[in-house]
Amino acid sequence: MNEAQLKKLDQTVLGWLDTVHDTVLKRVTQRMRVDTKAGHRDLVTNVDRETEQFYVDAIRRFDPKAKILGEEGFGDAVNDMAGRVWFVDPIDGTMNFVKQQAEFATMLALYEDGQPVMAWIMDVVNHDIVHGGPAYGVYHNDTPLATPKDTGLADGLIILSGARLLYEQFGFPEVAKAALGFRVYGSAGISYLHVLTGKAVGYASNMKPWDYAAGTLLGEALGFKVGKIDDQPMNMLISGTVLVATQQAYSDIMAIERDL
Ligand code: 2AM
Ligand code: CA
Ligand code: CA
Ligand code: CA
Repeated sequence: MNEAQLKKLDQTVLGWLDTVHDTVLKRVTQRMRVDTKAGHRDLVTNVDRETEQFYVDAIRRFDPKAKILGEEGFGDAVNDMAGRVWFVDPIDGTMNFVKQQAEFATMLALYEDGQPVMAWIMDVVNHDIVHGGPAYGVYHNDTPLATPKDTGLADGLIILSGARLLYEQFGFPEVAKAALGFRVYGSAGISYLHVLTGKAVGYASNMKPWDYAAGTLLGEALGFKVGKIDDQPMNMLISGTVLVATQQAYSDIMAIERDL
């Protein structure tokens, strides 16, 4: 895609995010339907479903040939990365959405033949958006973001999955102890926003493709290191424990992993 096409794509999706911001904030004041999926902590609401349906309709109009991988299943069964593939996480941090009506995000990412094109992460309540891609640059709202200072783990905040930390998996307690401080936000999107805007040196969690697609694309475009903590190759269609961090924090964390 050339510069003009990327600009049009960005403007179009930012328009969708405006709609989602307005609609979702209106919906939280109304009665919500909350269902469970895999277990009693795995929530989905009518707003998750309606928002995904909105994105799927919008993507189909704008990019009819593309495949869509959405968390709530309104998209397509995507088995490979050929052609254009959109990743959609309509409400990321549904537990926060239900319990706090805050600290949740919405995320979209577009890849073409497995290559990153553009992604968007919005803190919905604050209409705070990080968006862009490798050929376009990465923006925090209207401000271009620069490659972050290469701060190490001992000098920064690390953001971790609460469950992995609590159940002492993948060396998360050791990583938390080695950091200047640690945070648990309950939303991958909100966590990525903190890393991408330089407020934390890294984020690690067990995630599904729609949880990490946008953060991986934006992180790599900005010069962060992204990988699976278990050293498995990044395959955009499978779950895994994904780490995004400054180059220094990444090697600090992987050194801890090796010593376990
Ligand atoms: P979600 O709200 O879109 O489901 C904390 O729960 C973070 O991990 C959220 O970003 C959440 O995304 C994600 N997550 C991934 N898999 C999950 C699962 N099985 N149950 C709950 N949250 C999950
Ligand atoms: Ca979910
Ligand atoms: Ca999610
Ligand atoms: Ca979700």
